[in-house]
Amino acid sequence: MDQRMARKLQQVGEAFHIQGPFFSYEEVSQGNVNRTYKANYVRDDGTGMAQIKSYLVQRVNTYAFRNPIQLMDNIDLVTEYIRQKAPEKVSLHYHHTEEGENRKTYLMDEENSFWRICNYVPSVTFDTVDDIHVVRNAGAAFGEFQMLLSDFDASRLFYTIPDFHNTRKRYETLLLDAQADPCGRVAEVKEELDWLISVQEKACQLTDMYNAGQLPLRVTHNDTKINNVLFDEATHEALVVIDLDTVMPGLVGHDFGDAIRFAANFVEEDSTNYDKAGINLNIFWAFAEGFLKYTAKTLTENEIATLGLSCFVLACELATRFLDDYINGDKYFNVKKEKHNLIRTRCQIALAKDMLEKMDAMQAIVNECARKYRE
Ligand code: GN1
Ligand code: MG
Repeated sequence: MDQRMARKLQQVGEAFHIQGPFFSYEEVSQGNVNRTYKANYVRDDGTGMAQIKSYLVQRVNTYAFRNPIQLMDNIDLVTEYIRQKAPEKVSLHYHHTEEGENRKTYLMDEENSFWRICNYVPSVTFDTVDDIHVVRNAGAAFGEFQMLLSDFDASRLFYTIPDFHNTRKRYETLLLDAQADPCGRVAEVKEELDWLISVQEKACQLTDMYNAGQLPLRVTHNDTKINNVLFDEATHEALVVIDLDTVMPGLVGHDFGDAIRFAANFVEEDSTNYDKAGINLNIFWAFAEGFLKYTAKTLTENEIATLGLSCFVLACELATRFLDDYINGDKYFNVKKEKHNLIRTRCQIALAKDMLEKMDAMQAIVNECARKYRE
């Protein structure tokens, strides 16, 4: 245990009035943007017995999230809304440093680091899954999340990252940065850049349809990786959806497509086994089944007709983001190995290529699930 980090987490805990002595922490390897720690405390349970209580402490990446205070306001609004609407469900709850008028769900420390604390939910998460039951539950969890927020007034939400899923803008940024070539890395990535440009029109189809008024705006999660769902350790039932940093107005395809490109890939997001990358239709079907069970009745024809396409769109969009970050010198995503962002780019491209071949099958599965749950 790094003592400096332990002291830091202890100080953060004090600011949030967490009771009982802090005794240890573990870094949780969750997410590519924020840093997450599980901080462990021991306290008297009221009857003289020692009880261990853990919290999730996060340092928000303020390079990615330029308006962390508004981001916390969003999260507070959404978590409290869900808690009131579905009190029986396991929920996230963010602690406060101050109550009343100055209610604050964050701490900005002397080094300008931005901290927050929420309840720790004993659970398991999955980075890869081949258990159909788990995948279906994950689909249902994200579908239900969207339904729980279907009557939430989206105008109350701040755009934490403007144009987050604006694929056209993502391409524009990539092309500008490739022109500037600040780290001299563009020559090395010519093949990836050329391929992404060759599919640009298809990849931007959701953005274009939205701009043409053909797809409605909803409140979406916008980061629906399967490891953002907590599951019960024993039953593998989905407990709660986490990582609400990007809850914003968005398109249903953003949530569906992002989930599929992550969960239904044969390999992990940063695998160098590019030949093996591709879409597992069994996983696809299970996720679609769970997701559409909750959403099918409210989706429009256009939304349903573009769910297959949305997976390709999200894979390409993320490939442009990884490649852009590589070109810029790895400033946005946490990198843990040499050329990490380039590896991620290549893996998303390999996946997107396979999706092109399986697009009709994917859409047929979506149509079948939609038919079933619309009756
Ligand atoms: C980031 O931090 P994490 O892992 O939840 C990113 C997502 C990407 C994902 C790729 C705010 O999510 O958009 O799909 O990495 N989140 C943000 O792994 O940029
Ligand atoms: Mg995230």
